Amino acid sequence: AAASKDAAPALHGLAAGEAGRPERADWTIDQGWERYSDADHATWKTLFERQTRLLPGRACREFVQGMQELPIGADQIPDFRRLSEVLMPRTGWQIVAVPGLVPDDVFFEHLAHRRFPAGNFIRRPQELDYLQEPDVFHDVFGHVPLLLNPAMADFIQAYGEGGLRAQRLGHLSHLARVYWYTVEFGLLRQDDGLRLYGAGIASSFTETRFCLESPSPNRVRFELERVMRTDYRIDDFQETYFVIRDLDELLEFTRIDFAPLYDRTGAAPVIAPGELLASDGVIDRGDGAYHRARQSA
Ligand code: HBI
Ligand code: FE
Repeated sequence: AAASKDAAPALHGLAAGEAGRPERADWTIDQGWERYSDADHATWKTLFERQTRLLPGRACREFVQGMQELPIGADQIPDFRRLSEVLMPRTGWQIVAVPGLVPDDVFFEHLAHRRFPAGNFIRRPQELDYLQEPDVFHDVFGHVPLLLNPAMADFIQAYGEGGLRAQRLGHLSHLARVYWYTVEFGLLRQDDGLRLYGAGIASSFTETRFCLESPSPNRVRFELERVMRTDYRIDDFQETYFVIRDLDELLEFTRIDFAPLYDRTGAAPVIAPGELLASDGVIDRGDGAYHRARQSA
């Protein structure tokens, strides 16, 4: 969820029941594909065409490939049933519709069973670049293409299982940071350069360029405990991006017992979003100009 956590569900376009009172215990709803208006499809088309032009040379090859292998096109908001038909035989995932952010434990329960909750609503035309909470463009354009990648497919399921456990251990914030700096805002290093794979970036017209081209943010080699300690921004571009070797590196994390890591990182001081450590594998030291300018503005 590349969004502020306390956002009231912005149920634009499709009334999906009273916000906050789900019809079903698992918060799923029908996508209501037939009820999308022409304006909803037009908003999707604008977002899709802008973003698709940006991604070659910036998104990792697995993302581009996944997009090509799925029924995700410009003219219409994708039908979740069609997406699930392709995903299920490949990586066992399906897409379920939800009206917006759902409680953490509901979210984790779905992921643990390879059900990806996707918002069925789409943002308003006048709010193309700032999103209060994950809409169908963020969730489907941003997240779904990599659900075809076996490593990411396993990692997100493990995140769901780990999330339920982390809640019991009282360390959800540490695990949520790992998700944030990988699934939402992660970069990886291909043989031909850095590429984005995080959904929060892949679905953002502005952050797609910022994360790779701006001199302002740090770019640092991903290290699990370091990331678990690192706070993040939910209201603006990230101040630091973490870089993994390739998506298979995510698989290594699914085999680690996080409990001892929670104890160690829980006892260590939180690292501010823009801070660098002497132990960091620094790829780019940012000049921080973007965020300094935002502070003084
Ligand atoms: N709900 N629909 C939805 N999508 C998300 O990405 C999401 C959520 N609820 C909780 C959540 N994300 C995060 O707070 C967890 O990853 C911690
Ligand atoms: Fe997301």
